Amino acid sequence: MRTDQDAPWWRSAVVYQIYPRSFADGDGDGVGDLPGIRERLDHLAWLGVDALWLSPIQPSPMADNGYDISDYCAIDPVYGTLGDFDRLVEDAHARGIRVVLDLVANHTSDAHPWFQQARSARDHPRRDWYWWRPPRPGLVAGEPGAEPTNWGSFFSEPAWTYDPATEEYYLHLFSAAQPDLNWENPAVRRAIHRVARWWLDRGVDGFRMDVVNLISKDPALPDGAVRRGEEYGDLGRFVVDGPRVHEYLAEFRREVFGGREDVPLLVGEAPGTSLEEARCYTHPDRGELDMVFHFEHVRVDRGEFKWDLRPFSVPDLRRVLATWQVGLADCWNALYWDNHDQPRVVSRFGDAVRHREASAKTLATVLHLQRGTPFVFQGDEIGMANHPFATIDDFDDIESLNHYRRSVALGVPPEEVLASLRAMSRDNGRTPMQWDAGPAAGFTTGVPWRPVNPDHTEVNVAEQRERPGSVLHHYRDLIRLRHEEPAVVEGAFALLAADHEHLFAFTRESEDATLVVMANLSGEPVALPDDVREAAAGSELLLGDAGDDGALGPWQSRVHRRTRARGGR
Ligand code: TEU
Repeated sequence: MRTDQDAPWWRSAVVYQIYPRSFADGDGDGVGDLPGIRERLDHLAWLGVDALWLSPIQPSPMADNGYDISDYCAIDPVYGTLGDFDRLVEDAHARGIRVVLDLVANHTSDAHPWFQQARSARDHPRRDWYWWRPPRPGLVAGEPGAEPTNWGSFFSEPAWTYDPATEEYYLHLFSAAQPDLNWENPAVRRAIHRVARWWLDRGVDGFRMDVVNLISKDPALPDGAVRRGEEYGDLGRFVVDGPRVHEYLAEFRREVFGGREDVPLLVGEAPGTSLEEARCYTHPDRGELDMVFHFEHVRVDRGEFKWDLRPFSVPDLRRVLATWQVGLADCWNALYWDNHDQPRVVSRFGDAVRHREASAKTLATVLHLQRGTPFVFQGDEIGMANHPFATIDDFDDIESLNHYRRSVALGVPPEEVLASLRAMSRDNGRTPMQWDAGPAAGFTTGVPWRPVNPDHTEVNVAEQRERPGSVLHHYRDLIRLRHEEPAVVEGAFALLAADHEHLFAFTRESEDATLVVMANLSGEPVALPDDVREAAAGSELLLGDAGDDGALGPWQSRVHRRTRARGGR
C-alpha cells in the first residue's frame, strides 16, 4: 500500500464513499450489498481511489437506512455476512484500497439491546446509557409541551419521546427510533471503544464518525430560545460541539488507536461546527480527528437545529472555501461537494441541463485541487444528477417525509414543499448507481429499491469508460495528478481573482512547483484577470483544454504548473 514515510497515508489519498443500498446488488433482491461492491472493486481500482468509506452495513431496522444500528459488531443480512465483509476487505486491500467504516455512535437504534434494556426499568443498570428525563412538572406526560425541553429533532419532531412503561422521556436528536447515547457515562464510551477496536482488528482502516460533534450535550439540558415563527427552541448551542466533545475524542484516539502501527483514518462529520472548533478537532498537536466534514459551504443555519441549502453564488462559495483553506492551513481539510445527505453536486452547484459534463468536471477540479483529502460520492464520477421526482410518493427518506408532513400541517402549500424537496432531498443522492444503459442501469437484476434515474441510458459508467474526455476519465486524471504531483497534496493555498463574479482561481505552492488552478463556475465566457494570467505565465498546462490563454469558456477550467527555480527566492 502507498505510504509516505513522513506523512500519514490519508494526506495523499482520495476516498470514495459507497452508499451500500444503492451501489451494486449482487443477489438480485433490489438492494445493494457487499458481494455487489466486491464485484465492482475493479471500477474503484481503475479510478485509482485509495480508500472506500462504507455508509453503515450493520444490522438495522432501517428507520434511517442503517444510521440506526441495532448490533454494532455484525452485518445486516440484506448486505451479506461477516464472511462477505472479510472477503471484501481482503479484495480491496489486494488492490491497494483501504476500507473505512461509518461509526454511528451518537445514537443507536431503539431496537439495540442496550436501549431495550435501558427502557425496561428505571433502575436497570443500563438506564443511564441514554438520556432519560421526567415530564415537565405540572404537565400531563405524553401531551405536547410536557417534553423535558423545548428541543426539536433534526427530523421535524420533538427531540423527546415519552415512554409510558417507565413514565419518562428519552432524548433523540434524530428520529424516535434513534435514541441518543449518554457519553457522560464512561461505560458507554468504553463500549464504543470496544466496537471500534473490534472492527480495526478485523482489518478496517479507519472510521467516518457520524455527527461526532453532537456526542456531548450540556447536561443541564436547558430550554432553547424560541425564534419568531418557530415551533422549537434553538438547541444548537447545547449540543453542537458540546462541552466535553474534545475530551471524548482525545480519549477515543488514545483508547482505540493507541499502539497501532498503521494509524487509521478518523474523519468526523460535524454539522454546524465552526472553523474555530474545527481547528481544535484537527490540529495535529491535539490529535482528536484527522479532518472534519463541516457544512458551511452546503448549508445555512436557519435555527431550530435545521440547516437549509446555502443559496448559491460564486463569490459566497469561494469566500467560504478559501476561508477554510486558509484557516486550516496548519491542520487538514476534508473536501466534499455532496454525499448521501445532499443533492447531487452537478444539479446543485453546476448546470445539469446545458453544461452537464463541463460543470461536473470543473467542480471536480476545484474540489480535488484544494488542500485536503477529497471524498468522491458514488456516481459523482460520472456526473449523476438529481432524480426528477414527481409527487411526494416518490420520496422515501425519513427526513424528507417528515419535513413534508410537518410543513403541510403548518400550512405551507404542498407544491411549495415538493419544490424544495426536489432541490434538497436526501433521496437525490440515493438513487441506484448507473453502471450501464441497460434495465435498472446494471445496478440489479431485480427491482431496484429506489427508482433509477431515467437519464442512465446516457449517463453511465460503461459509456464513459470508453470515452476519453468523459467526466469519469477526468476524475481518474485528477486522482492520478494527486498521486504524481506533491504540490497537490502539500502545496499552500492562496486565492486569486478574489473579487471575480464567476471565477474560482487559486495557487498551490510547494517547494518545487506552483500549481495554478482556474475555474469558470458559470455558463458565461470570462476574460482572465491580470493576477491569474501572471500566475500562469510561463507554465505548462497539466489539465484542461488549452484554448485562448486569456479567457475561459463556459464552465471551463485549467490547471497549470510552474516549476520553481532552484536557488531562487
Ligand atoms: O447526518 C447528519 C446530518 O446533518 C444530516 O442528517 C442532515 O439531515 C443533512 O445534512 C440534511 O439536512 C448523519 C448521516 O449522514 C445521516 O444520513 C443520518 O441520517 C444522520 O447523521 C443520523 O445518523
